[in-house]
Amino acid sequence: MPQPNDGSSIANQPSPEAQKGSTTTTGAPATSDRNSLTIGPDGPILLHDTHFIEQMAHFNRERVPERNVHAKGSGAFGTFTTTEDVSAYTKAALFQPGVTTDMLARFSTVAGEQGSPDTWRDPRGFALKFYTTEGNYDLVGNNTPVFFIRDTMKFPHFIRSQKRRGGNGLRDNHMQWDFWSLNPESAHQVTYLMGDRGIPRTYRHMNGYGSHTFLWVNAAGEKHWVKYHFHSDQGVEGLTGEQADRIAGQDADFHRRDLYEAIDRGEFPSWTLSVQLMPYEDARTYRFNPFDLTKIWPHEDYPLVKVGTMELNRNPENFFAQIEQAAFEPSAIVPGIGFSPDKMLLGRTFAYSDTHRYRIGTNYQQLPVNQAKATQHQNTYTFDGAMAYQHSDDAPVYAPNSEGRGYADLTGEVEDGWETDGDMVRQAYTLREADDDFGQAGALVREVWDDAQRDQFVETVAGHLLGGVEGEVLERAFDYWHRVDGDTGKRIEEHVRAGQGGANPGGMPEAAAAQASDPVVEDDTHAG
Ligand code: HDE
Repeated sequence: MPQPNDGSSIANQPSPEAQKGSTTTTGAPATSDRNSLTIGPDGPILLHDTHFIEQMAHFNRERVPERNVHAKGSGAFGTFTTTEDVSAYTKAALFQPGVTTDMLARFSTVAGEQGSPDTWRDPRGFALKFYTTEGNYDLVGNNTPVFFIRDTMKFPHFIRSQKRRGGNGLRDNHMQWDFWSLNPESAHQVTYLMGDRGIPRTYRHMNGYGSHTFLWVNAAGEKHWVKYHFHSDQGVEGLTGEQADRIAGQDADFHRRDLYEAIDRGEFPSWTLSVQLMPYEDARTYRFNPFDLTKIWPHEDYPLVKVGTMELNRNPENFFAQIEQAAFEPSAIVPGIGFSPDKMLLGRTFAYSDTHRYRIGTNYQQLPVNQAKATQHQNTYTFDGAMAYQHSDDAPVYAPNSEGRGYADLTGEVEDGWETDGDMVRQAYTLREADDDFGQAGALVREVWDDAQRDQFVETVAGHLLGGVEGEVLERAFDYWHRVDGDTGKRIEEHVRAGQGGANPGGMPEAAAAQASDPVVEDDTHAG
């Protein structure tokens, strides 16, 4: 038998049994995954080598557009169990006492592309999909309880300022600080970001928040405003900029690897869900706008009420099919849960399903990972469209109809609404007595952090500002920090002016920049 001329000896040929393992996408046995069809071993490839054509054509189409934010992420499946009785506040099936619901979580960075390091300083996405008996409920939050802006209209500009310059395609601290200092409502979130929760040690050691204010409705139709807090049962631990940059140089997938391997070892990470509940009427008179996403509700005003436990205990079988194509959307809510007047939340109810239709396809919810797999009753009048797989046989495709196919016909007041009136305007929120941009950021610095955290914060901010921020933008940034807290603002300014002109070309991460100017001293602070 002639030696195959692809460099492998007969002895290396897979067994006849193994050779059956390869088929074409139409299910026929494939001829060869190693040699294209040619005239003689040295001749031209033939166009009717359909297996070759299929392999090449599909290879060119293996990627879907990455998420334009939160592109780098990791996920796992698990369960949520409601351990307490909160039925007085919500009738949502998944939050009834004793109910266990399958779920999917995806954690992510925000600004980095798909191949970027897990350990860059950035908020972390904390996206949850609960497969409830009443339909999927998606809670698409972050690891911070607040956000940078108050109006969705600013979001594209904000994200572009955190990504890459139009000219050189480089990330640029100057651009970031230009946006932040021109949008002072960002101060609370930026303070959080530059603090010791800015880089979680692992995805398992960070909290998650719904961030927005939502609405809970109980069986009697009574309403409460609600904020979600998922506290890590592993504790909260962070990395310093130096540790993070060192890890980034060694393993860009550090957090992904940690989550996957922990679950593989049977070390299932868990989080305790608690909520803050504001009586519906309180929102009218509360001292600041309770729907303002840049603010937290002080716990002394609305203490935490425990709800249950989320545990991640199953890794994806296939990353692309189940994590890359997972579609989280704030618009996926269930009875007993509603939105709130938070402009950011309302804007997101459009944006996510729109991005999924573009990124994955019209029928993205028919993919197994996105299907409402726990509902007993599905009767949607959306059908056809590219890659349609689910259908409703020959049932009427319109409603109402005389063939008994059910349809929705709610009329009158909706149970998850709120009163509102006024002229159509384009305007920022009305300011209440305690509404401001810097108060809660200053409280975080002065009342929550200790001296060591403040010292590290000053180092981090100064390092970031030394990364190419200059001129009027730098002066505005000093003013920004002085308005957050006079003492730390002063220390940041002194630190930067002393280091002005340091070796930190624009956009380098703060610690890498510091290292660029002096040799790395080997130490064992690697957080591995
Ligand atoms: Fe997102 N966000 N976002 N975001 N976001 C997306 O949807 C958007 C905001 C968050 O693991 C995108 O599927 C707008 C706040 C997470 O798949 C996009 C606004 C919070 C994820 C989008 C915001 C988030 C996303 C990009 C301004 C925390 C990853 C890809 C109102 C409360 C979900 C995608 C996953 C992803 C839009 C702001 C969290 C573009 C318009 C605030 C965790 O649709």
